[in-house]
Amino acid sequence: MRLLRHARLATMHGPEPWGWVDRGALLVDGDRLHWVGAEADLPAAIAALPAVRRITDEIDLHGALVTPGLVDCHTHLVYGGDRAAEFELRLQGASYEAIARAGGGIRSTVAATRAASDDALFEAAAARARALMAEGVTTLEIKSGYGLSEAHEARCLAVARRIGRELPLTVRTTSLGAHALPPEFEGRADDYIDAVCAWLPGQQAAGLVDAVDAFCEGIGFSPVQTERVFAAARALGLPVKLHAEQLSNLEGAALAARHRALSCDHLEHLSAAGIAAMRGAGTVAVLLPGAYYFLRDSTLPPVAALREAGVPIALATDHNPGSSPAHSLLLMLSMACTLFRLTPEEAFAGITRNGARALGLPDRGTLAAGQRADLVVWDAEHPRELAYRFGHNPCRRVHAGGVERDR
Ligand code: DI6
Ligand code: FE
Repeated sequence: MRLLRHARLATMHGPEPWGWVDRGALLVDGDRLHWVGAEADLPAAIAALPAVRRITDEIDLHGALVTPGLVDCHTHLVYGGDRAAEFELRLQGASYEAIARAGGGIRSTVAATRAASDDALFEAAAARARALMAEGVTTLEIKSGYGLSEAHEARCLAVARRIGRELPLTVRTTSLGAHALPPEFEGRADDYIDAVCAWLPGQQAAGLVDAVDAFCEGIGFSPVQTERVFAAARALGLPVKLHAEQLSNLEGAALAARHRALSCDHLEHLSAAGIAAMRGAGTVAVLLPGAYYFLRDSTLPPVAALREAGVPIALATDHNPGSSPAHSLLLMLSMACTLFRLTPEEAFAGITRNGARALGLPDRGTLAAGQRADLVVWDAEHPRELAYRFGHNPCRRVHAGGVERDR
């Protein structure tokens, strides 16, 4: 068993703000936290250990801040090419939607993804994952959605699974076939949705999918089409989540809540009815300040109303080539405070406890006995500093599943 002592702990657990423990310690047993508390209570905790469990390794953290490992609960990490030229067009006045309707946007990334080899997709996605890991990300969600055929979607999900096998972090995969209409289905969106539903059993049988997502939007799929994807997912016992009310309000959040969605994501145009439905279903609101910033959006998500309703709020990078080519979850933390007016504590809960909840992973996102031993040691005294400085990475050490990794 490993002892980490003399730490400032932001456990994100319990009634104290930040779950704060001023002079704390942690006992790590394999991939789990065995005990977390004040150093003053450590002798009793050690005395209570079964005789066969000894402390084999002790680390003095000299007062450094320790937090849960970070969770990035919404990314599209697997894709070919980039959209830097599209960025230039948008800066000259073309809108994201107009570019998508003209066949650019997501479709151009689909072409580049289909043309890329498995290894090329893996290497590019692994480099992006390593950038996120350098800041302490220990759990990462990766969506498909740039293959848009049975074979290419399976390939992208397999690449995402390979990231989780070959890199020291947890990867959760989400099937997002209903991301955009591929060119070969032009004018036949309902037929495409039939195909997406028909792929799901095979993806599940191959162990490629943990959840199912859709893009419910004017340039994506209608609520009726989204509902069909959700029905197919739930018939297989797969949890759902939704890209909802990003560019307009189609009442997608309420639809997702009816299917007990883990999360609704984006939500700039979320209605009061959507908030009430999410509260009733326990659905997490995942806010994506990178997309808000990069699309130069001006409609803010209804943070005060979400807070008032007690809807849990998470944050993520939404890393993707078109609307959020972000490689930093800490930057999202800062932007959620400055742009969306979250408190630093709310924002930090969004990349730990509530990010885990958005993935349906109750065993992480806090530092408490029984939780997975995913933790970060920071060159900081208080976690509010992580939101305060931006463009700065004070991540010093990372333990993922109890094993210290090379950040
Ligand atoms: N919303 C997003 O922010 C990403 N997908 C989605 O449905 C953007 C995808 C892209 O532009 O490539
Ligand atoms: Fe997204």
